[in-house]
Amino acid sequence: MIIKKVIMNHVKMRLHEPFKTSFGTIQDKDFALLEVVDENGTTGWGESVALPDPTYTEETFKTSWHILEDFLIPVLLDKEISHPDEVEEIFSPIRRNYMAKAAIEGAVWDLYAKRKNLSLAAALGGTKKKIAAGISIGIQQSKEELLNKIAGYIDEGYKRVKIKIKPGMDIEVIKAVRSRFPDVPLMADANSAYTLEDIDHLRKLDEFNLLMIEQPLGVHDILDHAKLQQSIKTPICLDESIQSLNDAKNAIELGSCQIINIKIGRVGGLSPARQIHQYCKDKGIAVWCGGMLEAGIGRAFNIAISSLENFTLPGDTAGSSRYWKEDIITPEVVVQNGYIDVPSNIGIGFEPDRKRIQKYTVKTTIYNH
Ligand code: OSB
Ligand code: MG
Repeated sequence: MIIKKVIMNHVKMRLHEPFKTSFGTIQDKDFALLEVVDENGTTGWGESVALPDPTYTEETFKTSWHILEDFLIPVLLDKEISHPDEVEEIFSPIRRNYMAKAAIEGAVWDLYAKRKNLSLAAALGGTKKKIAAGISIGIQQSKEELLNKIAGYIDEGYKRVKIKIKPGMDIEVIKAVRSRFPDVPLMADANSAYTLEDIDHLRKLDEFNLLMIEQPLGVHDILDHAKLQQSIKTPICLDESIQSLNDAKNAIELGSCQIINIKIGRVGGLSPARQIHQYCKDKGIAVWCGGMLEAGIGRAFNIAISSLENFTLPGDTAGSSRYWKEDIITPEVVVQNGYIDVPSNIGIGFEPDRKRIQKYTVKTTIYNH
């Protein structure tokens, strides 16, 4: 296949409610929605996942746009590509910028699957027909609000609850959640809010039977995570620290984690995500799919990758209505009895809703040679 044209839309959508983590609050999601067009006029879709601020990783919506426009799209246009796995190699002279790379690599995967008449899940080697849905809840104003939110999501059927913690809003909050919901599969995400100095404090989490603690320490604290894991029972799951297969190898070899959160954007695309999934499977490390408050296209990619065998734990992929008044795909993503169906239609398996996309698009640029 040859990419002859790329259409990039700057889309702006507002979350129902602000999402608060230890690193900041987000309510407006700006993203690049990409449409790649091949020599036959077949299209593939992709969505950038970087946040407005460089607080989760160093990338932002604007850096993604810049890297896509000035570097990635120019090297991809008019290249003969036989498989999307080749995109990683084509992009290799351009360092990091994984979320920007993933946005267009995903579009190439969607295009490839359509050309092969396969669902994206099938093209990736996914076998699951449905995936278990988990919910990630931001930091709330009060414990009562948090407990009510959790009760609502459990009623909706979500299979696992993740809450965000930070120093000063951790043990007490988890204690309250556990006493109201003694058996709910529960985990906490610190988004790097602690250091190894907090080791005695973090050990107190062991009594709450958490599925895991996600990214307690800094992005580069790979050795410190290993030390922490040796002295706490709660399994550590790494998120921010894993930006490549190499990072996964180092973390597993050092014993820095027992579980890995794979985010397609954070690792540079579906091909690297699939490689990390395979490596973890071989090493007996469970993985699950993280989220970046995606709109419909990004959400569809998360569903497809989660259909791979070793995504054994419920992820952060929730229904469209948890985030948006209306999503940009039809049908929207729905959770039924705690599961999301993996679509069997070709490509990402959801139809982009052009009317709604237009409604939320603030700028469109077309690239061709
Ligand atoms: O750390 O997993 C995270 C959202 C934005 C940035 C980082 C994270 C998150 C989430 C939300 O936890 C997951 C989702 O519902 O998409
Ligand atoms: Mg996280």
